[in-house]
Formats: sequence, C-alpha cells, structure tokens
Amino acid sequence: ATRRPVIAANWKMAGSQQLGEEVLEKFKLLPSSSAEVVICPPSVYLDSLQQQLSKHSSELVNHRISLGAQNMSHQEFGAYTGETSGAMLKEFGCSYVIIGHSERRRMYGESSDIVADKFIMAQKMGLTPILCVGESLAAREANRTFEVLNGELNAVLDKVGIMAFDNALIAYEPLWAIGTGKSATPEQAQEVHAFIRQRLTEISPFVGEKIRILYGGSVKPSNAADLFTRPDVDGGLVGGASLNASDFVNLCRIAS
Ligand code: G2H
Repeated sequence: ATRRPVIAANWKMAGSQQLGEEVLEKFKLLPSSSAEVVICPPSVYLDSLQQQLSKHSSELVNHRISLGAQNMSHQEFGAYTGETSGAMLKEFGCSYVIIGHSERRRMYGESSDIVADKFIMAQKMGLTPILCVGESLAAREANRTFEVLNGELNAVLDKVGIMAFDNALIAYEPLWAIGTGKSATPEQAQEVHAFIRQRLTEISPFVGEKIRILYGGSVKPSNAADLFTRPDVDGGLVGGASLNASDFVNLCRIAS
C-alpha cells in the first residue's frame, strides 16, 4: 500500500520530561525514518516536549515527529473543571489527539456519544483524531468482535459522516491485548483491520483506501515487524514499549 506508516506513542499516565529528551536523542542517532511519529505524553509535558522538538529541530530534519494528546474535552471552552480544550492542545503544539481509548471508555465512563462529540470537536479545533476501537475478551469469545467494532465505528460515522474520516486515524486495540504483554496475532490484527477498511470502503472507496489503521496492544520490537508488514496494518499505537526510548525508536525504524 502507499499509505505512510504511523507510530504513535501513548505514554498514558507515565513518562517524564526526561523521557522526551531521551527519545529525541535516540532519534538523532537514527539517520532517517519514513514513518510518521506521534508522541502523546501527559498534557502537562506537551510544553517541554514542544520546546525540546524545536531545540533539536535541525538534527531531526530527516524525521517527522509530531505531538498528540491522549484526551480532550468535547466542550469548547468554559466552566469544566479539570478539562483541557482542543484549542489549548493546539496552542501547545499538538496535531493529533487520541479519542475514545478503551481506558477512558471503561474507567471514565466515556460513552460512544461523547467519543463522537470529541471527534467532532478535535477536527473543529484543527486536530487529527486517532479514534480507538476494540472488543473485549468476552466479546471475542462470543464471536461478537465485528458487531462490537461496527457499533463503535457507527456511533462516530453516523454523527460525522464518512468524509470526516479523510482526516482521522483509527487504532484497533483489542482490550485483551492492552498492557497484558499478549498481543493479537498478526493474523487476528490483519483480519480486523481488513474488516474496518472494508466497512469504510463500502461507503467511500477513497476514504477506505486512504485511512491509516494502527494496531495497539502490547506492540514491542519483538512482534512489530510481523504486525507492521500485514497489508492493512499501517503502524502502531504503542503504550508500554513507548516508555523505553530505545524500544520506541526501534519500533519507528521497524515501521519505516
Ligand atoms: C494499548 C497500548 C497503547 P500497550 O492501550 O494505547 O498500550 O502497548 O501498553 O498495550
């Protein structure tokens, strides 16, 4: 495929300013990478990471590194204690924002409706949403994987329409593979990615062919090559392994 791979780091509630520095130092040692790299640190680190990126920019010209956030408010502005707006993320250098990560859906009660509203607000603010979808172990064992994914996709599609996906990424993250060390097999990932692409292609062949679908769930250097070479896997959303600078840069090398 002609789709440029994307490797996104999701630090979750971990990492440090120091980690940002370490990651950029490792990139400087890599002559070039063709994958697009997105680093999503906790929001309070965005400012320092943005400054580090500009400080090292002349040595990073052969890489494409952008910043992303892990979450944002579906409201634009106002009395929403503890929330961060898309405009603020934009001001601090973000181009991307992860929307609907399963940890937010499950632990913070984000409904599919709120996820759709966040997707809309992200695009309104000029951010590219990385929409996360994925099935639980129970759903997989009950052969309901595609039904669950369809539901999560439709919740957004019905509200935003297919053309909004022209400027979005999708991350397939099976819940049973998140932080467990147990990744989906490359065959399982490919099967689901092909399903998601097919669903979108039925509505718009243009969008279906173009959209990048990342795999997330225990991606690490030892399993990445086999995942990333599957035809419908366009990179990864990486949690645990993104907290190790060498592993993360290695993943970007593998994807390039
Ligand atoms: C899945 C993933 C990153 P990990 O949540 O979003 O985390 O790689 O630790 O499974």
